[in-house]
Amino acid sequence: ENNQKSDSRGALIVLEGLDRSGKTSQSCRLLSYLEGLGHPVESWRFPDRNTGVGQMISAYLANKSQLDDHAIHLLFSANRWEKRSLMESKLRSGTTLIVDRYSFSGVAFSSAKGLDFEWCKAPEMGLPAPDLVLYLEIPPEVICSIIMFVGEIRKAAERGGYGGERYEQLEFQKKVARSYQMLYDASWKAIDAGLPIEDVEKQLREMVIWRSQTFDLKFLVLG
Ligand code: DGP
Ligand code: NA
Ligand code: NA
Repeated sequence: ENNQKSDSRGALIVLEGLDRSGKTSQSCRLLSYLEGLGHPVESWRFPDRNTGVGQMISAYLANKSQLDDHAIHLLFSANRWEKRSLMESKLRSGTTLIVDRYSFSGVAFSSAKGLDFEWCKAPEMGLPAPDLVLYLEIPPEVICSIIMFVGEIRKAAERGGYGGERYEQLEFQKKVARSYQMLYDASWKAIDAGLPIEDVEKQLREMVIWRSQTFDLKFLVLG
C-alpha cells in the first residue's frame, strides 16, 4: 500500500487485565515512551468517569447505587460509544491512543457475573477495533493480596473503603480471568505482569514497536 500521508492514522492500543494488574501505571509509561519517540499519542481510560454516564458508573462501582446487571453493562458500553467519534477522529488524524480497558473488560466483567457471553458482546460491535491488546497477566490470588494490602493502607490513612470497589473480590476476579481467556485472538499479546515493573514496561515497548513495524500501523485506514 502506498497511502498518502493524509491517510496515515494512529494505532489503537488497549491494555487489559484484572483489577490492579498495573495497567494504569504501564499506560503512563508507554505514553511517555511513545511521546519520546515523537509520536502523537494520548492516554485514555474506560470507564471515563467524567461524563454523565461515567458518573453513574462510578457511583455503581462505589456501591452508592444499585443497578440491574444488564443495565450497568449497557452503561459501560454507552460510555465507550459516547467517545467513539472523538476516538475515530483522533486515530484518523494520526494520534495513537493507549486505552486503559475497553470492550474486553465489558464482556469479561459482565459475563463473570453470569450474563450470557454473546449478549455481552453485542453492544460492543461496531466500536473501533484495537490494533493491539496488551493483556497484563497475573494470578488472581496475587491481585487479591494487593487489593487487601491497598485496603489496609486506605484504612490506615482513614480514607475508608476496605476491599476497594465492587468487583475487587478473589472469586470474582478468578471468573473475570476465565472470561478474558475466551476473548483472546490474534490481536492479543499476554505479558507476565508479575515481573518487576521495568521488565513489564520493556516488554510492552517491544510489543508495540514490533506490532507497528509488522503491520504498518501508521498507514492503515479505518474501514
Ligand atoms: P478501573 O477504573 O479501570 O479501575 O475500572 C473500574 C472497575 O470497573 C474495574 O473493576 C473493572 C470494571 N469495568 C471496567 N470496564 C467495565 C465494563 O465495561 N463492564 C463491567 N461490567 N465492568 C467494567
Ligand atoms: Na479498579
Ligand atoms: Na485500572
